Amino acid sequence: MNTVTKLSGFLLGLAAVFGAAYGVGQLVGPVTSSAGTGHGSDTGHAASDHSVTTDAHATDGAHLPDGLLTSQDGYTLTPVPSSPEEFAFRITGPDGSTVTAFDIEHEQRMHLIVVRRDLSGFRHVHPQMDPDGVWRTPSPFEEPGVYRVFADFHPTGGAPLTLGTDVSIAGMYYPQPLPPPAPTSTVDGYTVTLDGALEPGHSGTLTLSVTRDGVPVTDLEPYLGAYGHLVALRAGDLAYLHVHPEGAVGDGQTNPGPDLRFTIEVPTAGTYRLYLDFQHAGVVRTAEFTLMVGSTSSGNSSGTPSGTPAADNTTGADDATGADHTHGTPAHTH
Ligand SMILES: [Cu+2]
Repeated sequence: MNTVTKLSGFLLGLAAVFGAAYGVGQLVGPVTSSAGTGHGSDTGHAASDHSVTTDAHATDGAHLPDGLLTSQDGYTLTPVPSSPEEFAFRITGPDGSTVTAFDIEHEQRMHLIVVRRDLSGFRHVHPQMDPDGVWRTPSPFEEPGVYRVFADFHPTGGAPLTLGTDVSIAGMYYPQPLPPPAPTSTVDGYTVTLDGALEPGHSGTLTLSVTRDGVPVTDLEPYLGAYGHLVALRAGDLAYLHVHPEGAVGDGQTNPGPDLRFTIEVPTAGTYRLYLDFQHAGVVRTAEFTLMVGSTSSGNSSGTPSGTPAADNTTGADDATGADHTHGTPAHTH
């Protein structure tokens, strides 16, 4: 067999191999390492990424919703023994010492959100810090039961954090059923209507419209730097969702009501409880909603928000000092 034949035979074989390899490539698609997808290149943290990375992150809390951890990034929330009339706590830092330097966020260095594990008894208070770093506030616990306390703060030199811890209050505990979803919530003569569609694993926008005696309220007052402050908690584990008011007081385009728009990141399907603080006529009030997102165990996939015709909870109405105020469905119905 002469050289030319041998050479053309060899080239034919080579073409066949490359052809086969190209064919396989088309079938399989681009090759990536699972680790890469999870972190380096991820943008939206799509569920698939999470399934790859969640385990790794869940242990260090990187992608867990806020409020589930007592300790994160070296910072730890610890209640401090005090009298029953008061609640005290400290934040310790990565070096173990008590943190005393905090940046101001939403007009305060420390936001303390308190709720009973049945999602009643909501309080949003602003403790005062002693020079030694111990934070103190009049007791925010209205009834016996197990409470979740969230400390929402920004340690100077660190990243903003929301840590959570349980606090048990002795006494006869009458857990309250979560009010069913309803499109409106009333408080002290105000009616708040909630609108917007949310999807698990995505952030979405909710619009809350405030009316009084049927008339839209167009002169809401700034509270913590915005015309409304929304806290959202996941039923079951009380995950604390990130909520951002759209627009800001004095930005020339955000009106003082009646509509308040919030961007909210919903990590999963489930039942959520929303607490809207708004200030009007010198008083801070809270409207509460139950929200079902995605397909829930009861099989009704709503995705649309719904509120609760809350009983009159004007007990939650306080003067507009921006200081503490009481909220939540009145627990004394038992
Ligand atoms: Cu606050």
